[in-house]
Amino acid sequence: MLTKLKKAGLVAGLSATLLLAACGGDNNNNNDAASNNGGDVDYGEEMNYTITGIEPGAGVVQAAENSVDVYELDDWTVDTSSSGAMATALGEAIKNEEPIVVTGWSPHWKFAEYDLKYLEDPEGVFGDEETINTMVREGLESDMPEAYELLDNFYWSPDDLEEVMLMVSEGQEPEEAAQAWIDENEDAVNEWKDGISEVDGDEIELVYVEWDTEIASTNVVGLILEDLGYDVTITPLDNAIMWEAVASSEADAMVAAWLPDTHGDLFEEYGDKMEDLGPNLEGAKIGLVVPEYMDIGSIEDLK
Ligand code: PBE
Repeated sequence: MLTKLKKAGLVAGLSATLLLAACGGDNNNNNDAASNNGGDVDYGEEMNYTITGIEPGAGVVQAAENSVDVYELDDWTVDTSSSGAMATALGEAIKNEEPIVVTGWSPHWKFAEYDLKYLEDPEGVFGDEETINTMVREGLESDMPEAYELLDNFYWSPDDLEEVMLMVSEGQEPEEAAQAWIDENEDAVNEWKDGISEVDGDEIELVYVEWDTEIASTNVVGLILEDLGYDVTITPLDNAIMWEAVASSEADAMVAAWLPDTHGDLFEEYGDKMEDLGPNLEGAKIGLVVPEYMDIGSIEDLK
């Protein structure tokens, strides 16, 4: 059943992984690849043995580099650029039906826009399902109890986040998209704000990285804090610097910690110098992502 579903393109992304995990069957896909007469070799050549990565500091890029070692993809390299450049390259490849392997993550609008699949990762290099956690600086609870409470209450679903991301990918300004989502989801927003008193222009700074997920979440939280009366600054940084900023109390908070694996090293380095308010989203995932039309199912097939 799984193979049929996969062939029909009915499952993608996280659900495929969960189904595969549930069925315990990564053989299905290897068979798919084997039935392709050596197409995987051609794929490598066609792609110049390049995995299309994103920002160098991203956890998913580091994991992709590890996967090259673990799966002994000797000729392969991970190209780094930006999340935007990756999305452009993916769109171009799909327009021309060319092979491409990108460092991918969910939730992400690309799964709504294109037929894509995660390559299976039998060695578990990319980890399992993750959460995105909210981290605040030490002392925020006593200094800004209202913001602390809002940040603690902020919790939404991958579908919610995808709605905002999709609007941005379709050309809306992040702030506009975030406001549109807030306007359409008053109940959720009111629950997060419930019982919190307004403040009078206190300054607060959120830090993030310009990944599609974090652009969306940070803008939503920023607007809600503004609505509570805060003077909000949102500052895009490199990943490690974002963590350092909260650890050193230079910034107040971030909603962008991918745990336990993607940012595991950073959590180890900085986690005890900040307060972890727990997940603001569950069911996140990273991995290598390819268009559904590519006739491979596992990272092993890249060899
Ligand atoms: N990402 C999106 C980040 C976390 C959020 C998967 C690109 C990373 O790899 O670090």
